[in-house]
Amino acid sequence: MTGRTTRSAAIAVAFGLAVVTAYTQTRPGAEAKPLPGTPLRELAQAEGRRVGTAVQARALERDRAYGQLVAGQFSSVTPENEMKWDVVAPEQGTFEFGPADEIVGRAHDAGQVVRGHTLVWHSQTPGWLGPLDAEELRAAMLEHIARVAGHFRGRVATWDVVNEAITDRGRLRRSVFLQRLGPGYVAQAFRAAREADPDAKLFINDFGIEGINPKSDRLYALVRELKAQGAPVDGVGFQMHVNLKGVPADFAANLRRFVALGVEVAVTEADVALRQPASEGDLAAQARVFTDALRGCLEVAKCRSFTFWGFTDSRSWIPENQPGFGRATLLDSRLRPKPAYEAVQRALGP
Ligand code: 9MR
Repeated sequence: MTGRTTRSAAIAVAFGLAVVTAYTQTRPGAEAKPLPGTPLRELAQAEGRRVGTAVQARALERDRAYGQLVAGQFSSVTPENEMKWDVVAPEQGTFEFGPADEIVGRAHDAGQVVRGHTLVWHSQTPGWLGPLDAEELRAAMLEHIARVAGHFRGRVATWDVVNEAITDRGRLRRSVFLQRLGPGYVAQAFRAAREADPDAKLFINDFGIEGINPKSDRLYALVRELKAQGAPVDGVGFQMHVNLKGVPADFAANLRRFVALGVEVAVTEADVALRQPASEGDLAAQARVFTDALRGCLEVAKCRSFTFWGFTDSRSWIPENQPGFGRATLLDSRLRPKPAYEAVQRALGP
């Protein structure tokens, strides 16, 4: 068996599929229709940047055209769910890396970097964390970081070490981690991640922080505190889940104030949700919002990576999670380019 087929089998088991299903659905698969113009990853490379997408192991396994577009268009990938705590450790003490290994293996083959997502997050935690007391939870968090970042050591370029730690009103989120471990959990998580993989760039990641507002102000203060304490935070990820209200006008200025703290910045989860049914005008407006987001990042030298949260409307999280909204990505559900794709090409281009 090749490494690829071993990984295929692991995926199938992990998702409760018969192995045979994975094989029959993987091949033969339809080829991707080539997209017009220069691939995004080449345009980004010419600018000294990376362009990424969230990916799903199941889609890579089963949908050949999807895999071809991931490999051809992007120079960075982020597992959309496969590295989250409830997926890698559904039972206490057991670690399942099959789907994440599949993604990392393919990324290596395609000459891509991997953004690891995410080590400490209040959402998608396994049920077994519930009854743990403070000391048990601290030990579990440190072990989780050591095992997961250790497993991918040298193969994951950046980690979202702590995700979504701040509320919209600008307070530390009262997650299970804050409540039981106190605010020091953030610095502890970063130190543990550095120890597990000294070469990975360590990020704190959040949504709704694109503009200067109470939430980004609190994150700014937190990053400054972390740096002052010598906690190893290397970057801030701006998720950029937006809609036709657009990108805040002070986005680039906001990126710059974080950079002045001595960190990198990145756009980590960009999508632009449209109210359904969307008109042609909405698609054109969406293209402008993606352009604004990309331009804001390109204006800032330390914004070297721009990741879309998926690239096809058929596999986007938006319709399921934001009822009434959809069509939030660059390609339609049949993998054809939308105005947003061409706009991104133009914004990335010379
Ligand atoms: O896209 C992800 C979706 O498939 C999951 O069901 C969801 C679970 O919470 O998480 C989505 O990804 C989120 C990411 O991990 C963190 N930032 C917000 C993203 C969209 O909810």
